[in-house]
Amino acid sequence: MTYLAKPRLHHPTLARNAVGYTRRDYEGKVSTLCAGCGHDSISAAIVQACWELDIQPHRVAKLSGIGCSSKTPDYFLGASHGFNTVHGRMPSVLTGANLANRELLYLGVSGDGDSASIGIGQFAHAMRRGVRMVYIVENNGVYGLTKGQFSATADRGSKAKKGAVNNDAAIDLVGIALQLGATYVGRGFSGDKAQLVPLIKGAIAHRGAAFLDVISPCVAFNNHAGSTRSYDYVREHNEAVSRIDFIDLDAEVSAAPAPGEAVDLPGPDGGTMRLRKLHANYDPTDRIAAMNQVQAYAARGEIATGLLYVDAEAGDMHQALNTVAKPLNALGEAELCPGHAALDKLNASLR
Ligand SMILES: Cc1ncc(C[n+]2csc(CCOP(=O)(O)OP(=O)(O)O)c2C)c(N)n1
Ligand code: SF4
Ligand SMILES: [Mg+2]
Repeated sequence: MTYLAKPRLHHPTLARNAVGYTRRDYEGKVSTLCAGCGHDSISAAIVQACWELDIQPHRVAKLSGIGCSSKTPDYFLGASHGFNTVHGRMPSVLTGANLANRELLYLGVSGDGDSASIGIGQFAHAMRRGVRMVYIVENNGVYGLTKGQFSATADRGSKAKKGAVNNDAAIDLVGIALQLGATYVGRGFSGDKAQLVPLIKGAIAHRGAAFLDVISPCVAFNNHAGSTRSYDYVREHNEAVSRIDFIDLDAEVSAAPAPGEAVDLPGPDGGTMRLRKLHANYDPTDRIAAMNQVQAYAARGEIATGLLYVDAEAGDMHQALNTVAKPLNALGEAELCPGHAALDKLNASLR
């Protein structure tokens, strides 16, 4: 058996959100991952974020590749659209779906093997094209599903469970996303839900390519001394640089931050997100500075987390391509076949 169905009955007193759903309505099947796997905490954070944002489950398309991480969409948003692609191919399938119908919320879930090894080209192009999506990499530094080989994000010098040392330099997906033009880039930790849920909510609200690298310990193969992706290591080296609050600005007047301490960003449904800086010298709206500072933290052995960069004015691939707003399956004959005169004009423009 690869999954267990959850009982459908809900307790009548469960709280409902503005669109009438309980949190249970955003869950999926019972997880078959190892007890304590960080990926399950990320699923719980996705459920919480979608419930709090009053998202209609049928407006979400969740796509993934192959791996323990890529199995997780089965364990949340059971009433949403889903597509489990080939290993490393989630970004291109998601790009195609997004081009065909921009009205859905696209959630891409991947692993560090899925996105930094076999799928690194796909990851890079989704970022540089500005595909509007929430791209979550559940980063455990190993190929969990195939029994714990080092992945391309494993730090040089880190140790495998049986003592082998990784000699290769690590790929930092945050650094690549920043360099390639992602317009919302964050890093979270599966063990810090208070930080992760707002990061996901902000990514959902963002109008361009949003990338989240979420460190997610693999308890079966990469949670020992010598690993830099274990719960203990990440807790000891986590350096949060910013915090997102979802606020009602009118109610917030008395607690308004001092100039330079916070950045207000448009939130979903006309609300406002306030990004508070936890480090005075970290500016999450400056891409070049963010690239330098994230590297500087890494060089000191610290892991910078929080919203690392955001461009609140970002656009997406549809804006760049000037595509038709209607989903392709809703276009009528007149729009798809505009007639001879239009064809002649087009041909003439190509001569
Ligand atoms: C084309 C192809 N190559 C290799 C594999 C074998 N394979 C399955 S999952 C996986 C790596 C998964 O690692 P990651 O994406 O980090 O996910 P995790 O299990 O760690 O969450 C590999 C190499 C495959 N399924 N398909
Ligand atoms: S093998 Fe690792 S990544 Fe896979 S379910 Fe178990 S703990 Fe999670
Ligand atoms: Mg992995």
